[in-house]
Amino acid sequence: MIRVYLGLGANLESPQQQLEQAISALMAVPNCYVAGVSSFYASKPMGPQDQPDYVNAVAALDTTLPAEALLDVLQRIELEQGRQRKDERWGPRTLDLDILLYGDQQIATERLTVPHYGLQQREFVVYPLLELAPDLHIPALGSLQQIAAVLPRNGLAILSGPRA
Ligand code: ROI
Repeated sequence: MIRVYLGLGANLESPQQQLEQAISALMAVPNCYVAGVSSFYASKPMGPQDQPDYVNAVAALDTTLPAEALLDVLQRIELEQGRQRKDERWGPRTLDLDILLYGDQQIATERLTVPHYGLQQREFVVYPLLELAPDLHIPALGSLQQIAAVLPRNGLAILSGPRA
């Protein structure tokens, strides 16, 4: 089993519901066990500001799926929830599911960069992750607590507490 952390984000069509639905979909994936979900957070858009605020969360997943097979699953869930594949880079989206960490592995293929590119600049990833795994060490980056210590919250606000 590998412990994986996923970033969830949405800013269109009832974003909070999109995240709830994505978590239900993940719970139904064979060989994947949702071990925890952070609070849901409201965050300011990174990138173009003329789009709605985001709802973001992080999920802990235990899986036997190889990283690229997991990516296939995540992309299927995104498409099932109305993600347009042509979605502009940095533009609004109904659902974004990112592999943030895959165990302690560093992965660099055409399809996948793990740890997720830009993780340490994204308050909407770092703070929810800190909630689930305060003692986490990020490959090539160092301790999550040290990353958080120099990362402004940029208005990041808890929408609802950790799920039961
Ligand atoms: N901004 C925020 N706050 N949250 C996201 O999940 C998010 N996702 C994106 C871009 C467009 C970079 N901005 C974001 O893909």
